Amino acid sequence: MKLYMHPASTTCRPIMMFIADNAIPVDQQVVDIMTGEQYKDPYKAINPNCFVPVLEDGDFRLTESSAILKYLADKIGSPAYPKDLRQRARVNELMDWFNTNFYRTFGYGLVYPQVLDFMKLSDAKAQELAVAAGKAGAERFLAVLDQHLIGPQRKFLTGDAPTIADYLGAGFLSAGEIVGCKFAAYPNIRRWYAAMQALPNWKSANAGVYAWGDFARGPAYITV
Ligand SMILES: N[C@@H](CCC(=O)N[C@@H](CS)C(=O)NCC(=O)O)C(=O)O
Repeated sequence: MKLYMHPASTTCRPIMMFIADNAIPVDQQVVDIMTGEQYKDPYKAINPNCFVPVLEDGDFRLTESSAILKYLADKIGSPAYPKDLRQRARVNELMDWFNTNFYRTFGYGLVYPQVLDFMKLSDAKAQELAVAAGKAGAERFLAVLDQHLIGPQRKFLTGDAPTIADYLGAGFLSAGEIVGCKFAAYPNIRRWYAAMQALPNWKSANAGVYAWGDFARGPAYITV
């Protein structure tokens, strides 16, 4: 199998960590999304959305980080994607929640508009208001994550062991490293995130986001 990826990509890193944790034989090919390789052939023909990740398994091609995690987990029969109907439905629910409610507000509302030039608004006041709205949206869903989806007892989202929802969710949360988020108001998130960071391949799989954080350091960012 082959994964087209970029080391700093929030949607690739959860897959890279799952591959590493399970020693899945997957070649990884960097697509340089910083220089626009994704918008040109041959990559554009591979994924017309011009996004990483893409997984290739023989002549089967798959886009979408959530779908790729599910495919890989099923391919190796991993308990991280339970077979039981309701347990699987819960994992699917969490992955959809992170992919839509959470990432839309936290990633695209709060983090990226502060660090990606093409997302910044040229009018300073408009930029300030947009980031403030992103922060409010992120806080709404962080509170749900902290108090309801994790809660005071659980180590991981559904119990004592991580599922692919933990891989996806913690990877999306780690985008906050770029602007220096500490999540101080969310003790359950901090505990869960620390448990994910303690897994053996966290540092190597997520090196790209820490490097981005070092590169972005300097301005006083709006954080949570
Ligand atoms: N829904 C897609 C989103 C993928 C995505 O946003 N990829 C970003 C990197 S994290 C990308 O390739 N960006 C390149 C660009 O916007 O030009 C998924 O979950 O796989």
